[in-house]
Amino acid sequence: MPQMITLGQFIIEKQTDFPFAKGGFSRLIRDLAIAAKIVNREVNKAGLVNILGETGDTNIQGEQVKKLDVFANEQFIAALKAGGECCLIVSEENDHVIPINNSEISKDAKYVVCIDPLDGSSNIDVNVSVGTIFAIYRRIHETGFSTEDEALQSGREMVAAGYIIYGSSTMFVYSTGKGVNGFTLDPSIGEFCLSHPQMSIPETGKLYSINEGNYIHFPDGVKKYLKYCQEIDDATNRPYSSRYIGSMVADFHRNLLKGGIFIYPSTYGAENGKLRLIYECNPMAYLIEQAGGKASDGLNRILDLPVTSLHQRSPIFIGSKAMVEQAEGFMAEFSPVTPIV
Ligand code: AHM
Ligand code: MG
Repeated sequence: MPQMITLGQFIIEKQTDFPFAKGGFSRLIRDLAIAAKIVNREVNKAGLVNILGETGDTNIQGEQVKKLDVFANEQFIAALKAGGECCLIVSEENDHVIPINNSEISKDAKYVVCIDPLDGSSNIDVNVSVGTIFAIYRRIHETGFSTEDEALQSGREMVAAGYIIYGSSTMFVYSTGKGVNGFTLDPSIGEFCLSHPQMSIPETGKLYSINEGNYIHFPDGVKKYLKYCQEIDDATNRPYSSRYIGSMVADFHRNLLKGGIFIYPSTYGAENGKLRLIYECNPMAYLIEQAGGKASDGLNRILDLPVTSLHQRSPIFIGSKAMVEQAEGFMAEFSPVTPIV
């Protein structure tokens, strides 16, 4: 049996690949992995414990019941604070940035982490896969208390991104700009072990993932592309199959392995779609490009979009390169207006 490589071993081996390698980045990934294991433990027993209730509920011991997404948020923030390598956090769960380089341990912290601690959390109550998404940036300022401008960096400045999928098995998938590697949690030893080295997305695929319940509100370019997906054409393997979980991480992960496209477009009344640029679209765009795929807002590369506010949204078309380009062709022809950013 080949020797198993743990995430910790892999990070140390790859440290020299990282342009600013001094060990701090490795510790940061380790901190995220520690929080991921704790969240994984709670996700696994979610049906057994009072973690599904609304925030504000009281359990039988008279303690406050926390929703799992709040719990996940607390775990990631606590791990990043304790690790000392992160100066600033942006989280889907918090309106404002969370500067954390105000302690002795983190006064020299060099990294900004933008995170969606529990994406797809509406699926948790029904035992369907959920995930964590993160993007990592170098801080802009050399010294001082971290400020919001450090979180508003272009996606092009990202130095690493990743996700954790809490599914039938739990995986930690990340990239530092030299390909994408996936690690599966071995519960018997409590370690993420390299299971998917150098992941790459097929050039094209047979799967399209979109909430078709919103069809009536889609731009014409999306409607025409969906018709294209559903037409019969043996040469291009159509009709494609529709697969939509409603957990971006799970939909993305499946399409990454099998080939496919995930779309969350603008809709009538929500011109910028639903998903957030900083901690959902940008990290996934970084990962898909590293895996040989493509991510666009329908007209423009996601990683090139101007970042103007913490929780700004963007439409997203992400997945196999040929499929995203095909969809972009329909958008350019039938919905050629750049979404507002
Ligand atoms: P969340 O961050 O509040 O969980 O919302 C993001 C999720 C994505 O995981 C998923 O792709 C999308 O919302 C599903 O939205 P919809 O139910 O509109 O299809
Ligand atoms: Mg989310």
